[in-house]
Amino acid sequence: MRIPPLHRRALPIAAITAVLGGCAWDTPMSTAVSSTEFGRSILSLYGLLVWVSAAIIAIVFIGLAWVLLHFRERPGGPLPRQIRGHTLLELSWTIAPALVLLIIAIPTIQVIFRTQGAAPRGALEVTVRGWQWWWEFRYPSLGVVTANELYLPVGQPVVLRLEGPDVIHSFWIPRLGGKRDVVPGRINQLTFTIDQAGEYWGQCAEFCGTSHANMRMQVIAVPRQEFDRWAARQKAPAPEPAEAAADGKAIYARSACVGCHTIRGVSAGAIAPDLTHFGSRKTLAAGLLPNDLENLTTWIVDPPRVKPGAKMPAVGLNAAEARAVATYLLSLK
Ligand code: HEC
Ligand SMILES: [Cu+2]
Repeated sequence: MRIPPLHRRALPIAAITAVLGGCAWDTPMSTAVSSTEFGRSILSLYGLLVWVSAAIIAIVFIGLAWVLLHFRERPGGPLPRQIRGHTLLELSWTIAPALVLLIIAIPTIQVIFRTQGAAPRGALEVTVRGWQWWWEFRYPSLGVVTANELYLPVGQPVVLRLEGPDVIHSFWIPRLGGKRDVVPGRINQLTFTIDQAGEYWGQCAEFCGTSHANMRMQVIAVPRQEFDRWAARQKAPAPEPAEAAADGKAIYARSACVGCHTIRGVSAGAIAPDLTHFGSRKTLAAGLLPNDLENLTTWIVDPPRVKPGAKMPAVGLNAAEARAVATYLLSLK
């Protein structure tokens, strides 16, 4: 066999290295590591499926290799014995797959029931609404509304009620468990308890239009007391702006912004992210950009240029006005 010259082998090797270089176990959106019992029960089922399939593949390939070698044609050999039907073989290859399906079905059904059960008493309820292309989080028991960053307490069961005002989305935080569709006109439910503080990235997992890929979110899981402090701050009315931000508030209040956005005590729009405590968010436009003055000013001047298809139009503010509004919004901690 002629071995190809190095440069011809280098290309596939480089390609494989590049692809495998992206593989890691413990990444921000890993599906192989879970911080909830809910996620781990799905993972254990997945593990079972992988091992059962691996065993079947091994048996089939070993059998195939044996048949190929053992019954291959040999020069001058006689015509092989001709066989019609084999009751035992046929029975066994009917019963064996049925057994395999049974082995897979029993734990699958158990996990389905376990992960679809009613929410435990004392669960924190959050209504999750998927919008093109951002996430709204409402805490009915706290009177708090936020967007794109979902604060949850560690160690307390939470029940997410998923609903959507526009098209079908899918709520997916890989490290917290399976994805679930967000379907207009019906309420789906997801129940889990997070057992480790941390930030968990998620992403809409059902193609929903132009900026589907820019529909990210983050769960920020914090200890109980920190969650209570966060909730108390969010419940408070929007702070009154200091000197520099007061102009921005005036511009906001007389612009089209008020028709879409809520800032409690200032405006009451209901089709866009609640901005009452927008300054406390780390990211802007569903995880697209860090939330700072530069990015926010650019966003307010022309949102669809920052995020293709964004449902917030450019409302005609110049850069200075946008900067003033951005200063005001960032003061809303
Ligand atoms: C026609 C309705 C509409 C108007 C008018 C509007 N917005 Fe928006 N705004 C939206 C929508 C929808 C989003 C979500 C965009 C996305 O992330 O895809 C948004 C997002 C934002 C965000 C980011 C929120 C977040 O949590 O990431 C800010 C800040 C914002 N708008 C400020 C303003 C300001 C300031 C004005 C007025 C100058 C304004 N908006 C006018 C609909 C509107
Ligand atoms: Cu979506």
